[in-house]
Amino acid sequence: MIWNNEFETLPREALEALQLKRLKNVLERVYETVPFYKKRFDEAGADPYAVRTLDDLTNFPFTYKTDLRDNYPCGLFTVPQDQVVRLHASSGTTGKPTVVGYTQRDVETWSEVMARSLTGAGLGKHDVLQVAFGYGLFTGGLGAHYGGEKIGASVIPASGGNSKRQIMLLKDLNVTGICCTPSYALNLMDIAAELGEDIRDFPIKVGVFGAEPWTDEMRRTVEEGWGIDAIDIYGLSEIIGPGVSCECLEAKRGMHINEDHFLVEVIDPVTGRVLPKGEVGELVFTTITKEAMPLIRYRTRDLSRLITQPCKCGRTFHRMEKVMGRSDDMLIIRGVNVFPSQIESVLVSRKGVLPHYMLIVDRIGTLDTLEVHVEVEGDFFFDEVRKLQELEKTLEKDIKDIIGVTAKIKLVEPKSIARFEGKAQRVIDKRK
Ligand code: DLL
Repeated sequence: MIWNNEFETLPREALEALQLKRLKNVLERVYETVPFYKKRFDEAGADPYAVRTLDDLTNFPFTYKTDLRDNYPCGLFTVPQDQVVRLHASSGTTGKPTVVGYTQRDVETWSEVMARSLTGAGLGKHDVLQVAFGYGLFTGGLGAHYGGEKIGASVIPASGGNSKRQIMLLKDLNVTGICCTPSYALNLMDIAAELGEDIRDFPIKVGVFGAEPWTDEMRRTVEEGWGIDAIDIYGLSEIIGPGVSCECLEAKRGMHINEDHFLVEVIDPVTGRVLPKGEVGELVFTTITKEAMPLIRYRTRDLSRLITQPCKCGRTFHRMEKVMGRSDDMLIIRGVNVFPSQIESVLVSRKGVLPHYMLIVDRIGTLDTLEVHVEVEGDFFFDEVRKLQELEKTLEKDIKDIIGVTAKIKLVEPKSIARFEGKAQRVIDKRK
């Protein structure tokens, strides 16, 4: 299903003409109103008035998360405060958070892209949508909420946590769609079982999950466990929040980027060079309609690749493959680059292994070590020791063969690894 046929199915030529018009407008606007951009553009010799094609964007400098911090809290805003109707902030791991602002029109744009995402996931006005993303400074809750209301669904602002109540709401209010992180979806599955409920019997038909990396193997686990379709949604607060891109129910393969609002480039994270379409690299976004805080060539650190082939759903927007992870989350273990999502793929494909794991990285002397703690099904854990040891060896071999890194596997009993209500934390790096 398509929410906005006027834009989501625009022929590429018309879309690109629209993008160019909007791009010129935003480049001129930030140059005239934000001293940071004026200085950066001038230093790079990038003239916003000389832009003729979309490719000219590559002449402009990147914007980094540190630029938001350096201009904390609102130094990158293009409008006076009386036009800002909402502020969100993302918690930085250290120091000050990054603050983002929205005008009334930005909130409208955000609701629009979320309405498109939820419609693409098969939801509509007859649905009951439980929003179990956190409400607050995090953009997940309110983003899904506004989108849900826009499509006319009955929205339940459950927020994250209070899991037993979530299960009760799901059942008693005949919820047909849920939004939360994929790790919270796993968590809720277990809680339902503990309460003696078979979540597969609930009327729910679709989950729209995001805010953290998750693999197709994890998708299968969630889909089977809940008896639903699991859709991936992507976004970041700096660009707008959730709704930058989302999968469609028809293909469930790659997230359609709302390209009438966000331009995407994929670059080599080391050289900054724009990569040919289809190669894996860092996603860089330029917002072309945002009013309060547009961002030009924003370096997300998220690694993915673009899919430019037409999609069977009829949308003309290009898609981005599931995010492998953030370049900052990449572990370098004895010289080998490893993403937690690669380990997840290997673990979750083996029978008896549960999708709850933790990676513990350490350095002993000069050697990096990787230990993977992963839960196995109860029957399995309490079965023969020999079978457990065999599975440990099998997983160690899989990881070595597929990823090329040596890991020590430790199988642990169910429910011994931390559960999450928001974004999962799956790595403890003791080297830091
Ligand atoms: O996580 C916004 C969001 C809310 C997206 C709900 C989807 C659903 P931030 O807290 O600013 O915003 O974190 C943004 O989360 O740069 C990615 O690294 C990661 N991320 C978000 N969605 C996905 C996804 C929200 N579907 C950061 N797959 C991004 C993988 C994701 N990573």
